[in-house]
Formats: sequence, C-alpha cells, structure tokens
Amino acid sequence: MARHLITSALPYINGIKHLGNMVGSMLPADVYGRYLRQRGHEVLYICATDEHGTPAELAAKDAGQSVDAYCGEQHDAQKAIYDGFHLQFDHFGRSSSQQNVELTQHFARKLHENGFIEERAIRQVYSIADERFLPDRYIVGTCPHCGYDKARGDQCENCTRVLDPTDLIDARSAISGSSDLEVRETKHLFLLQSKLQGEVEQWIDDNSEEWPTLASSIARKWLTEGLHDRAITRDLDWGVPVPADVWPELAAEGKVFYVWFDAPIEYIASTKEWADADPAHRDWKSWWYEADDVRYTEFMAKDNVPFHSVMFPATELGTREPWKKVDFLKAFNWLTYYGGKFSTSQRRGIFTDAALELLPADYWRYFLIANAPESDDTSFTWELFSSSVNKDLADTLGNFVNRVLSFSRKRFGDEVPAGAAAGEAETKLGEQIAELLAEYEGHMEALQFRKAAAALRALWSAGNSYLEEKAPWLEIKTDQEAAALTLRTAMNLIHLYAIVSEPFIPAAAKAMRGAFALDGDTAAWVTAEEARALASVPAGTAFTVPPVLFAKITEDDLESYRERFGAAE
Ligand code: B3M
Ligand code: ZN
Repeated sequence: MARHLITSALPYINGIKHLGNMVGSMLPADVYGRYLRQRGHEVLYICATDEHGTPAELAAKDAGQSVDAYCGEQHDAQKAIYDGFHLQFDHFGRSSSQQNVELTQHFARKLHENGFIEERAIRQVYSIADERFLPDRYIVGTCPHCGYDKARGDQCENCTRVLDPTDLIDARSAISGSSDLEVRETKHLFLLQSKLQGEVEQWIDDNSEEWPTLASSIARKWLTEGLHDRAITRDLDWGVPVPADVWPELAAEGKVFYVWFDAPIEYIASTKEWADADPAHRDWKSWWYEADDVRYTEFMAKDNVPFHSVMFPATELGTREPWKKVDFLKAFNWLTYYGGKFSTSQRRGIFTDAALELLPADYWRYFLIANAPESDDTSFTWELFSSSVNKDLADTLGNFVNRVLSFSRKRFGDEVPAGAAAGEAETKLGEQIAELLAEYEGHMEALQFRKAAAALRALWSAGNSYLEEKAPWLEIKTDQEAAALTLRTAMNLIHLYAIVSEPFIPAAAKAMRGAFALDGDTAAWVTAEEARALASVPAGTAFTVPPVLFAKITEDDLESYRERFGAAE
C-alpha cells in the first residue's frame, strides 16, 4: 500500500480535444489510477484546464467573449466530456484559480530570493493603436518565404517555417489590424536556467533510470543542448500577474507570467483547490511538500517532455524548497489519423465530443489503450478500430458473456448451477488464468499499456478456448452435471473479467459484475489463489443476463464514419 500521485498534462482551454490528446495523457493516467486503486493503494489523480496564454486570449476574441467567460464555459464543456469518458479525476481544476496565482507568485518569489530570476530589457513590437506590446502570435503579415498573407509572428501556418515578427511583410496587429507598429524596449523577467544546469543534470542522473527511453532521451537531448535562460513574463491581460511587491515596475505595466511557467505549478495548485473544498479531510501539502512517501507519475505526449523533465524540475529545484518532483514520466508518441496529423486548428481527425456521440466510452478506451502510441506512432483508421472492437470486445468478451449467461439461464434457470466438482480441465484453466493475471499485473505495474491490453485479451480468449473445448451445448445432451460445471466455471470467469477489465472498460465491467446477485461482493481485485480456484461465484447465486455488452460495427457503420470524418486523406 503506497501513496500514488498521478497527473496528466493539462489540456489547453481553447477547444475540445481530439483522441490524440486523450490517448497521450488523460486516458492512460485514468487506467493506471483505477488499477492502483483496485490494488488497494491510495491514489490522487489531478488534472486541470490550462487556461492562460495567447491561444486562450485569441480564441475568446474569436468567440466574441471575455476571456473569463470563455474559459468558464470551455472548462465545463471539457469536464463534461471527460466525465463521459469515465475519467476518475480526484480534481479537475483550473490554472486561472486563485490557488495557482498564489503558488505561482510564491515560486517566482523564491526563485528571485535565490538569485534565479533577473530583469532584462528586450526589444519588442508595440502597437500604438492598441496601446500594448504584442506577443509574436498577435502580429500577422505576409510570409517572406511563401507569400501567405496571414502568417503569424512566430510561425507561418502555410509553410510551417518559424518566423520572427520582424520578418513579416506588411506586419499588422492581430487585435486591431493596425499597422502602426514600432519596436520598443521593455523589461521582462528571465529565469536563469543556465545556473541550474548542473543540478538538473545530477537530478536526471539520479532519477530517470526507470523512465521509458522516450522520456529520458528527450530530457538528455535538452540537457546536451544546454539550458538557456528564458523569459517567463509576457504582455498579456490574462495570466498570473507579476507580484507588485517584488517587481513594482513590471507589475504596473501589467506583465503576467508566461503560460508554461504557471501551468506545471497548477498541478500543485489544483491539488490545493481539491483540498480547499474540504479542508477538514484533505491535505494538499502532504502530497507535494517533503512528500518522500509519495510516488509521483506524470503522463504526457512527447512534445511536453522537455517542460516536465527539465524545466519544471529546474523551477522546483531553484526554490530551494522540498517540492515533490516526478518519479516516473510516462511519455507517448503521436496518434495519427490515417498517418496524418490530428489537428485541433484544422479540425482534422476525431474529436472527443464526436467520439462519444458515436459510441460509448468503453469502445474508445479499450481501442486507444490497446493501441497506445507507446514505442511508436499509431495510425488511427476506422478499419483498425472496427476490427479491434468487433474481434476483441464484441466477439471475444461480449459474446462469451452473453452466450454463457443466456445458455445457462435457458437450461438451468436463473441461478448459477451446481453440477459436478471441478476436474482436470478446470485445474488447467485456473493455472492458465493465474499465470495470465500475473502477466497482466506485471505490465500494468510497468505502465506497459499495450502489453497489458494483450494480456487482458489473452484472459478473455482463455475463457473462449475453455468453452469451445468443453462445449456445454453438447455436454448437456449426455451429462447435465458436466454441462453445469462448465457453465459455473465460465460464470466465474465472467466475474473475474468484470474485476480485472475495470481499468479499461469500466461501464461494461460494472454490467458484468452487476449480473450476479452476490452478497458482500466487495473484492477489489483477484488473488492468484482465487484465479486458480475460479469459485468466487458459488452455485445458487442468482444472476441476470445483461443487454449485449458491445455491438458490432457493421460495414454500413464503417462507411458512414468514413464519410463523416473523411478517411485516407
Ligand atoms: N497545455 C500543452 C498540451 O496540452 C499544455 C500542457 C501543460 S502541462 C503543465 O500539449
Ligand atoms: Zn510561409
């Protein structure tokens, strides 16, 4: 029994996320968290919307809303979808919370006291019409490389080249459209990461040994390139304000912290939001401060790794306070859509809201985790999705459950039949199940999700093989007792599947478990002995036949999905 802190990368507030975001962060974190809870560990799973930064300001402007109102609405919309996916956050917070303002300012103060923050003057574009400095993304103009006339000051969307605002031809403000721009000098806060290079390197050496290669290699690459001092403030209206007691001049100019400075701190602040909602029973600090008894696991896509493996630890180290740092960093490659990029801005691929309109969460949860982009990118295709749903969920698991329960009900009524005592086939099956279960547990503990899914599938298949071999529909013609034994054993498998499949398919698991009227059925997990015995559901237990657990995806469905979402482009 240990204390496990889990966080998944905070989804940006602007817009509904696609399945690629889901599989690379929140979903595996939820699967892992559910598993650990079932194994009796104390788990705290924290996430939040990442609400600051230029994209939020721009999206609110596009929507014709105040940033505040926009973020409130979008937060609720995202939360509703994650509920639909059955994500069990202990708290889903907001980086714009007062808790995050206070903690972010606290971090900045400490870094300043320890000599890791410095004010530096830089030259930046100022819009006279808007009376404000413009972040690079707020400047638009014609790309000098491809002639695209809506290129942004940081990058051209058309040719993807990285730009400097001064490269743009006919540069103008994205806010007012005014071209009355000039370059002015302004001060910003810089985090002196270069001073922390040695310490971060040492910390990585000491702590990243068991991280997946994807994560540790990205961290190493960043360290080899060297940690550079970074501007951590911006000229935006929306963000955590620079504290006026430390930097009165910058505060008066309305500078706020850069979104990537306050976002990871929100992991801590979101935990505080959680605790502040019930302070008598919850203690945020024990999870984050001098929390040596806590194991902290982070989930994210690979583009977020530099921030979490190097920059946030540098920030934490620089405070000279004992903040909890990541123990295990689980990183993912990309989920692609027919080999191309999922894109929020171009709305290409499948978005989480559309996915839930189409099919219940369990279909997506299983498919995404069973095909998680762990060692390589995964290409989503409707063909792969439907074959995996039809074969694994509908045929192997769903059909087994319905077939066994319906047949037994028809022949023996609505109680688990007694029948003969377990024989050789059952002993062999029990051994096999116990072995596969151990394999499954091992992969879950190692956060190897594809392998865990394969082991789960093998557990389901073992039931099918047993049933085919024993063929109770033939046994019943000559030996009622033998048929009853087979069905009772198969029903015990269903109960075991309900428990061990829960992290992947919680709704179906609930339906399977609910089929048995078992008194005091509180078992959270299955021991090896129980797996071997397959006798948790005794003869005489009343049961019902649940509705079909997983419907097959038909050729017609497939055609309509391809048409609606576009395929192979
Ligand atoms: N919002 C980027 C992303 O979702 C960013 C993660 C913040 S984690 C502290 O990819
Ligand atoms: Zn261009």
